[in-house]
Amino acid sequence: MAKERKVPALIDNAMSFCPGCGHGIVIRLIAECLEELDQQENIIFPIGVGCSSLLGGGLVTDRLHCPHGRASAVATGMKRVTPETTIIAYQGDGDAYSIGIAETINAAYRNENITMIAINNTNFGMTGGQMSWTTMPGQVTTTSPKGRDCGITGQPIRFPELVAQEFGVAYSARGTVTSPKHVNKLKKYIKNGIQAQINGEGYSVIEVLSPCPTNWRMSALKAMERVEQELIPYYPLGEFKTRKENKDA
Ligand SMILES: Cc1ncc(C[n+]2csc(CCOP(=O)(O)OP(=O)(O)O)c2C)c(N)n1
Ligand code: SF4
Ligand SMILES: [Mg+2]
Repeated sequence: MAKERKVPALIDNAMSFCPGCGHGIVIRLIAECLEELDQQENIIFPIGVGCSSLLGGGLVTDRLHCPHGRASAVATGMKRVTPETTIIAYQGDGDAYSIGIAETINAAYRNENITMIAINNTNFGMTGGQMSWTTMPGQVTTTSPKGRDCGITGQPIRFPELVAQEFGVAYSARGTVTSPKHVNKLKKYIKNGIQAQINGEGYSVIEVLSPCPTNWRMSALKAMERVEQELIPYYPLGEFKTRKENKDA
């Protein structure tokens, strides 16, 4: 019989995301990692504006709802004044990239000892599916009704690759939630990111390709298929900057 997966004590409530949304899976994984790293009593989440702000509906933990796009700047301040506390900025693609790219990139540039988890669902989910920096070329959204024209808007950003190549960050990866295999890998990435912070290694980022069936106007199953077939070829999964500890192992 398969081993039962214990619900982490940090999760005290049913979460309120739409059926088939990726946010809830990621939050569950974060809670599991925090418990396994004995950080469940030592964590604050600066959380972004968007569906990421619903994290508090499921997790019983300290958190601060930040102004739109500024969670990585708030995380920086929190970490600098309480360096022993684990700080995870939990943000959407619209929040972290479109609206907050300055704060997000500055935290990575300075190699702040924080972790950002960015939920990339290729749109502004909470407000009804507007185009964001990660919207795919040709994707129809409420603000790109003819499909995203990258000649006008620029190309979708690959943030984990960017900071891995350009800055001396500690850890950078992208995962997804579309299968048990991917969920287990994503958990490993999240754990690595938090461990890097605990060890004082510097900035860690984990981006998650996450379905938003409501705004993609798809069934939960079709939304998972879209991630696999359309998003992963543009946004490859894996680690772009590995931790020294793992490299030497
Ligand atoms: C300063 C400000 N501008 C705009 C908004 C409206 N707003 C709320 S959520 C959101 C989009 C968030 O999108 P994303 O970060 O991708 O999160 P998702 O809902 O997709 O998880 C916007 C623009 C706001 N709350 N505050
Ligand atoms: S709107 Fe999209 S991101 Fe928000 S809870 Fe629903 S499925 Fe998830
Ligand atoms: Mg989004």
